[in-house]
Amino acid sequence: MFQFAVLKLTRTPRCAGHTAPRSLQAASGAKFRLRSERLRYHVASLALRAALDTDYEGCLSESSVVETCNEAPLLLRVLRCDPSVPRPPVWFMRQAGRYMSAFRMYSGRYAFRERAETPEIAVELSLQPWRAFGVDAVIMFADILTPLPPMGLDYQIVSGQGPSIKTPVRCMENVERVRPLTPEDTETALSFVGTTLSTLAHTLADARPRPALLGFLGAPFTLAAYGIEGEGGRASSGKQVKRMMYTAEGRELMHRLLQKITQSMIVFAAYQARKGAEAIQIFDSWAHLLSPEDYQEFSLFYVEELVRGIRAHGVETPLIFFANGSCGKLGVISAMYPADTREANGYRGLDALALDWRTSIAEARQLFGKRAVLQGNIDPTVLACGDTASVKAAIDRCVCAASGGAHILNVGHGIQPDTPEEMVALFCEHVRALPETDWYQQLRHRHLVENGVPG
Ligand code: 1CP
Repeated sequence: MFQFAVLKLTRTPRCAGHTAPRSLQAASGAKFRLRSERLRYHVASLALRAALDTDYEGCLSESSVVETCNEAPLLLRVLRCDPSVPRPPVWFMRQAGRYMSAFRMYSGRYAFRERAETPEIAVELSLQPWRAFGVDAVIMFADILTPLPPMGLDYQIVSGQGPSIKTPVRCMENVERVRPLTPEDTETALSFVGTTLSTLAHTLADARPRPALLGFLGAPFTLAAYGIEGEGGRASSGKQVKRMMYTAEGRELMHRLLQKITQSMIVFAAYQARKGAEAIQIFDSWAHLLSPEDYQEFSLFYVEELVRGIRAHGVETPLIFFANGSCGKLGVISAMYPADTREANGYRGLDALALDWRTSIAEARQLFGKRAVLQGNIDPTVLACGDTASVKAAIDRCVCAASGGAHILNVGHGIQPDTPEEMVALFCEHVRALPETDWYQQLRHRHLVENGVPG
């Protein structure tokens, strides 16, 4: 079908992953400044251009400074809590989306599932934000509902409305019909996900700086909520879910469904890791519907099961947990990030916590210290409605508030469709320029000293 041709041409962003050798940093001490390096890049997707009749162009990325760039993606270094990273990595939740004109050329032409389930298209859509903005992570193009059809929950995405499940789960009979995913299902009905991931891994292998490749899945509660409600977005108030949670027989049904989904997501996560996902984000997008007590019973219990199951499969891939509506629930969430999680008993739990924009990242840092990498959490409306000064100020504030531990810059929920692309570009440029500012160097120096790195 489509073929991609990557050409080296001319654009010049800073070298995102550029870091100096340790000895050089030590020699130049706190005043060490990263020099932004020039990269030359451009990509032409010839077959796509022909197919879509557009003058499509993008990036990446052969660098003149490959030997001075740390080969590991910046985002993965942060997930491993490498304190010497020159700046926080940046990516955006829902970074492939309607706010990009290159994306709209596809969404106007192909239905959602065709886009997500045709690897050539999914690969292209996954790469667009990286080409355009030089983000530090590429997230595979799919949806949290992608694994549901082989489980017997067929869905479609209704334009302008969001997901719609053909037969919502409302009674025990419906629950019994839900079929937990097997490894064979992933290799057959979901093989397009594997092809998309392995193609992306292959395509990105030689990129310098190389972005991390992210997979993702829905948290059990969020997927169950979609399954029960049958639709997403504004159309759904969560009433059906609550009806189930607050009746004796509904409760049993709900837990049975959650178990099946948890088992399925363990299989799906292991599949993604096998196919090249270097980190996996778990989206608990509907957790804001739950009180802290219900959250424990209906969501966190299953997230813990999920993480334990993933690790029991021998999957060491870093896991990022997006807890939407985490404000007021940080205490219970923090139990999932024990201090000794990485070393003790060979058990490794969650690595990072992605915060929604209503939650104070400073409070989270105080509570978690260095136990969790924090991700987030700028209000996405700042990018949609704000001026350049507000966007830059929001980034600086967020970086300061998250200091004292590892941090990944991101928005506190998905990018909105009316976000100007220039603002996303400005956001990334500003993050890349952080090492050139004195205040950020001071912050970084303190961080290096605290972590025993000579600075
Ligand atoms: O036709 C379209 O393009 C519709 C818009 C769209 C897109 C671009 C949907 C429908 N899904 C997606 C892709 C998608 N969904 C990605 C792609 C990778 C990327 O981030 O760039 C990802 C990670 C998701 C994850 C997803 N889907 C979440 C979790 C993130 C979040 O926003 O909380 C959720 C809740 C969904 C459900 C969903 N799918 C689509 C929409 C419009 C929604 C949300 C509707 C709702 O509010 O319930």
